[in-house]
Amino acid sequence: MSSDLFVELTAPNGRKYTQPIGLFINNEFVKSKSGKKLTTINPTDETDITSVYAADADDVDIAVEAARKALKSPEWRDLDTTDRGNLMLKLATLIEQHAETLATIDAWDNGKPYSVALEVDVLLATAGTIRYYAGYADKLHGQVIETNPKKLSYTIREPVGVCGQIIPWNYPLAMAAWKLGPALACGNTVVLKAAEQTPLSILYLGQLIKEAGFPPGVVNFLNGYGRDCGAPIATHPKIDKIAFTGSTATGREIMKMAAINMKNITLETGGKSPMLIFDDADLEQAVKWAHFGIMSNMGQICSATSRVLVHESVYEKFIPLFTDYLKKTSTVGNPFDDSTFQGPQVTKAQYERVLGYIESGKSEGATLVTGGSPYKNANGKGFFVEPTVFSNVKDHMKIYREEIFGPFLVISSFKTEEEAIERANDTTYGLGSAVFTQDLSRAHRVARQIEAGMVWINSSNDEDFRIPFGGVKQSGIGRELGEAGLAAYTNAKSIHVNLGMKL
Ligand code: TXE
Repeated sequence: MSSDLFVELTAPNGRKYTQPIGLFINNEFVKSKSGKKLTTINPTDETDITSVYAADADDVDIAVEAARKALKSPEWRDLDTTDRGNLMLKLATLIEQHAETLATIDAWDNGKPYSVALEVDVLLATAGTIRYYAGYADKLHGQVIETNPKKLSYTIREPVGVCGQIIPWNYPLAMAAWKLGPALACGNTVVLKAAEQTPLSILYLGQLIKEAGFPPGVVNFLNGYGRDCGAPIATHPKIDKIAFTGSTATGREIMKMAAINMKNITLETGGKSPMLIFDDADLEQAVKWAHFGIMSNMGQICSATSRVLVHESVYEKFIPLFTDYLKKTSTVGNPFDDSTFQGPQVTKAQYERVLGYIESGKSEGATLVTGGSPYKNANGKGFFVEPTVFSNVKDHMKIYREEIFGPFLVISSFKTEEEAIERANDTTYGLGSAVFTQDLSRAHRVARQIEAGMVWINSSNDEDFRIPFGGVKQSGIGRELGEAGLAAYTNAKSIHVNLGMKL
């Protein structure tokens, strides 16, 4: 083990482990060609955790070459599909075995509460997703299509090829698993770029990929900045598909770059997801789900319940109920404390962005109900924001229209169902949405009319790896998770067999 490529670290919870810091290419950790590194920061106390090698276009070329070679290698291309699934099951088991270390890394590097990192990110969303898609590896099949007796026609489902995958920092491991799961089940190879803010758990996962027995080059992990490493992936002529999760602005740029060789493309971008609470709703439940939907993960969720529209007859009641629940539940603090619900925002940039929206809400005349300041802990360090609620928010205000990505709820009232639907849809986004009502007909009627990829009825954000996830409008293209998540990772090849037609 070269000491240049691994460092011994002790996390804030006392866990000691070996952290790879290279690029993971061909099942080995290597330095970047330029030797450049990027430093990752603990958002809880603003100290440097460590530095990892940062890739640029030269390293992308090497990783793509490795992935192309692996795509054609008999060890991967000709692998029996049940054995392919078994490799993925082995990976899921290894993730479970290393769950505490992986959760420690993400609580440290990202700032999310350790218990959430362990139960939600690592066990449910990462191991669970890989295990789910492992089951598909030997259940993918084409069709025989009847035309006439002199012709046999059938389709086979081929892997798309080398997949470039670019992920964000809010759920580092889960975002990787959502993309690796379907790609590997369908027999593709992958060059995945971690977010520059949170590279560490992805590199650790690289070790588990190798240990599970994936042939070299099937999965490659790069660290690096968007411009230096993400853009060369998006433009690379030997990458066949690009899957991206991140901001709408970057997603738009990626679309343009991917046009260079007409890559197959899936995007999961921003949101401003509404929750409509009708007069007959179970208000206590609506409060709890709205809180779960917006305050979990420090509000850094693309489908966060970021706009709550409440019927005017229960509006005045909802606000104190929500605020009281928030004060009891949203304990801000160190991610490694068991009592912490909310850790720091991931970076100074995100922290300042949220504070900027707080100022905007105040200056545009919304009513600050609670929060509205940086959260100060004992040592005065860390990117903590008070959980914040604004009411009396008008539709033209920035805090109502733009994605904030923080523990920040905006509340507004409505009079009629028609108005609620119209205002819910008055956005360029269309990712999540929620409806709270006891009226079954209204619930389904409204669900059909909301322009969003996902509608939760009487809950919010309880996504599941078996159910498609994704958006409409400027929230993205295509779906991840569920059977639908496989669609973007195979191409149907049609085979026409002439059984006797003569010209
Ligand atoms: O996102 P970016 P940022 C939203 C959220 C957040 C805002 C900004 O509102 O406040 O975006 O976050 C890579 N070519 N979401 O700046 O830039 C980058 O290195 C290729 C929503 O972190 O989209 C990282 O790996 N790649 C969201 C990834 O794109 C590029 C999750 C995301 O970064 C690139 C995160 C380029 N030119 C933020 N520029 C969600 N949908 O869940 C950047 N990248």
